[in-house]
Amino acid sequence: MRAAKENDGDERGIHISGGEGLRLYHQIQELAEELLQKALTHERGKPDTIHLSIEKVKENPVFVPPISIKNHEANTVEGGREVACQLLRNIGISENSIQSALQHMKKPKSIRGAALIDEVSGLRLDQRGDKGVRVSRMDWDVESLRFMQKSDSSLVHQRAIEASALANKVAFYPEVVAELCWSDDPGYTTGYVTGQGIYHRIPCLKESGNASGGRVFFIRHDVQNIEDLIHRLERQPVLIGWEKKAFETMNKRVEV
Ligand code: WAQ
Ligand code: MG
Repeated sequence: MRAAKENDGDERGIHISGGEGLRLYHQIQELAEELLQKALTHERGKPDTIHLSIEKVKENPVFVPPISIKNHEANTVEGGREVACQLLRNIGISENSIQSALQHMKKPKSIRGAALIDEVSGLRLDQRGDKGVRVSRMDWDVESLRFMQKSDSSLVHQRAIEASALANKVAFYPEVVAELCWSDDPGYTTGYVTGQGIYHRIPCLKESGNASGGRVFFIRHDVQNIEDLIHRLERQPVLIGWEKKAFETMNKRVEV
């Protein structure tokens, strides 16, 4: 789903909200209703256009076991951003690349997708401009999500569930070294950094009331075929969790 507001001189309009999912046939109506409600009641405003696209997926989804979640503390935007920058430095992202990502995130015009930038030079690698790369065809496997929720209270909020599904899909690709994200919704100030197998939740990444935000994927410097990576980010079906058989074995182990 994507919802936008008309804007003179820009045929794509202003991004209001978007959403994606990967469900079985009998769950499509429920998902469509969830997405429509999101589009119609979004705090960024009332959309002039809503596009809802539903497509049968022909390949089997890949199961991607979730990365772990770590909650950080911060009381000021300066403090929150410093936590994020320090995490990115520890992961090995260059100072140039971190600064370039921050510039992207601060832009007043929100884009509906992510910017892919080189982990060393900080140069933008995708050619998508104001559109960005929209990661799609991912969702939590329902039973695996329930299992994770037993040990992590942050996974009860719809927003954290959606954001972590995306972050897990992105982190699955070895070409992506790290991700930085905070919302473009004015009221939501918690964001995250992922890298080295951890989803780091960080509060206070922007002032409340600020409508800029976005996503940056830091890409390995030696990646040759960026279009192939973009294709997988956009098109490969991914379920976050464990395939039923592996999941049952794991559940048994936990119950013992
Ligand atoms: N693919 C690529 N980029 C996306 C996608 C997508 N599917 N969805 C959103 N973006 C980009 C786009 O530039 C948006 O403007 C920006 O991210 C923010 O999207 O643990 O809610 O949906 O509590 O507003 C993170 C913390 C919340 C969650 C992030 O982002 C938590 C959030 P939003
Ligand atoms: Mg948003």
